[in-house]
Amino acid sequence: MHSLPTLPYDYDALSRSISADIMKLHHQKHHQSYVDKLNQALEPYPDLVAKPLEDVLADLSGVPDDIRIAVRNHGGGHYNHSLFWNMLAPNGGGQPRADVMALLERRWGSYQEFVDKFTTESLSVFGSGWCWLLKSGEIITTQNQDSPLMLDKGEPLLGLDVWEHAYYLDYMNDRSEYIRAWWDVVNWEYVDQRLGELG
Ligand code: MN3
Repeated sequence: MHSLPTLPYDYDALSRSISADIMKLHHQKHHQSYVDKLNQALEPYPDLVAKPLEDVLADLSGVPDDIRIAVRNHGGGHYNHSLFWNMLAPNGGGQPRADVMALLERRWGSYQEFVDKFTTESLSVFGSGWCWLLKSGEIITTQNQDSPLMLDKGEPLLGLDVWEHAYYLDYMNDRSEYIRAWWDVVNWEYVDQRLGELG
C-alpha cells in the first residue's frame, strides 16, 4: 500500500511564495487522491503493490492493460508530488550548491541562463503538466502527471508543478508570478543531494 508522505515542514512554512491554503489543499486533497486511486488500481495485483513505484513507472508496458492509465496518472501523481514537497524548503532559494552549479554552468553557460530557460519551458506547458531538470542538465516538460521515468529519462533532479491547482488560489491565472515566487523556495540542498545519489 502506498501512503501520503508527511510534509517536511508546516503548511504555512512556504507562505512567502505558496500559501498554507494551497499547500493544505494540494497535499491533503490532490496528493491524497493520487495515493488512494493508485492503491485502488493496484489492489488486484499484489506483486505490483510490492514493487518500488519508480520501477513500476519506468516499465509501464509491464503494467496490465486494465490499470495502465490509472497507474500512469495516479502513480505518476504520487511519485511527482512526493518529490515536489522535498524540492521545496522554507529557507530555500538562493543559488545551487557547487556540484549542481557546475552542472548548470556546463550545460547552460550560467545559472541565470538556466533560470531563464527553465522559466520559459514552464510557461510553455499547455494545460496541466510539469517542468523538470534532469541530471544530464537537460530541461524537459511533461503533460499531466507523466514522469521523466516514463520517458526513460531517469529520475529528475528538480521539478515544478504547473497545474493550476498548484497556484490558482494565490496567483489566479498568472503562472509567471508563481514561477518567480517558486524560485525563492527551491530546496537546492536537496537537489544537490539527489545529484550525488543519482550520480
Ligand atoms: Mn499538483
